Amino acid sequence: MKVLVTGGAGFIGSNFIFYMLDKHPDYDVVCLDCLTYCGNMKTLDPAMANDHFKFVKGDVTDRELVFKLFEEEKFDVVVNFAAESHVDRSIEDPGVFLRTNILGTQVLMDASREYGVGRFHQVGTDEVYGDLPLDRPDLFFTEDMPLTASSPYSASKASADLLVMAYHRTYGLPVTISRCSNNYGPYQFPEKLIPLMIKNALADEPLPVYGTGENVRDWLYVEDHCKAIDMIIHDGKVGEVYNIGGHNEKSNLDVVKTILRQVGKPESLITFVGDRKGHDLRYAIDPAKIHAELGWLPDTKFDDGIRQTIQWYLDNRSWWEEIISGEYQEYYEKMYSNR
Ligand code: NAD
Ligand code: TDX
Repeated sequence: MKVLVTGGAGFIGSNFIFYMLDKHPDYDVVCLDCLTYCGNMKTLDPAMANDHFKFVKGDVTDRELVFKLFEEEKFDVVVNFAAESHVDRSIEDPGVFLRTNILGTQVLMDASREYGVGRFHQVGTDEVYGDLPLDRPDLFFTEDMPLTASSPYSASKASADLLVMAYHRTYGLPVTISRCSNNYGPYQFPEKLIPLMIKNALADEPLPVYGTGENVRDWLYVEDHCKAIDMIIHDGKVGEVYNIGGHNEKSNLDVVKTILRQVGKPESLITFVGDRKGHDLRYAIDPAKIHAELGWLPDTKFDDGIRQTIQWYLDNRSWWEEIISGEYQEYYEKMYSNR
């Protein structure tokens, strides 16, 4: 079996590559990634020595490059992680989100049709369901909910999902889609909540909590997500959508306080800053379908996962210290200085 993993130099894609090489040592895995600000070759170091792994630098919107790669490699399965993934950046500059997340998906599906790929799996997000109210803990996202969007990022991901379903119905492309909640774990870029707060706490810098900090996210340990995708590409039904989440709902303030407690820093570092525009209130996944059809359940509880994640950032300081030494400083200044 030969698997193409796009966006594999990023957070979830790299974890998925490690998971697949370990779980299926006889599979060949090719990573296609153009190495944007958050794609990092250092992350892929553990895979580079593996004879079953190959890295190709390239942009998923580059039709010629993508078609040539598909012609040469004859992939059985494509798992599309490649995306611009940060909501705050999409609010500042939506254009690249539409290009990569929608047009990139189109190019990959066109190539999948042309070269007879057996399964095209789209890595989606729960943000395409919009948000849930804070005072209705009985409500959860299910796969049959209508799509809506609060940010240019979620609009681009919802558009991609619609395109994937259209390619299935119109051309018979064998697709599956997964929509997961917020991931956390090793190798996440320190622009997202958890790694950003760990980094700031360790440096005794303010922890910038948007609005009141009451917004709720449903945290999924990245390895549990990888396990779910592996199950879907093998046993999931073509044309179906699967939600992935493990009932690990926490308010942002709770998450930040947990981090401070674990690294032994005071809550006085918490600083409330201006809210995100269009800020979604609550995400919460109903994972009943993937559990019933494929037997998936998450293995990692939030308390264990967050401990392991903090330990990983403590043990791998050079990985993130290198990232924050460059253009990241400008990003941080722009996003947080006048908030
Ligand atoms: P990430 O930003 O860490 O990584 C994205 C990767 O895609 C990077 O390596 C980047 O270089 C690559 N990439 C970007 N544009 C590309 C292009 N045009 N061509 C080739 N490669 C390109 O993202 P992530 O957090 O790992 O997310 C992966 C996928 O999972 C995304 O599709 C995202 O929408 C989805 N997702 C993420 C989360 C989360 O909590 N992180 C939750 C739900 C869904
Ligand atoms: O500095 C911050 N302060 C803060 O209060 C940051 C970076 C975030 N937040 C809040 C905003 C959100 O309520 O924390 C919450 C989580 O924020 P992000 O880490 O930016 O994630 P989110 O916006 O929830 O989106 C994530 O989950 C769905 C991923 O980035 C998406 O790629 C995924 O689709």
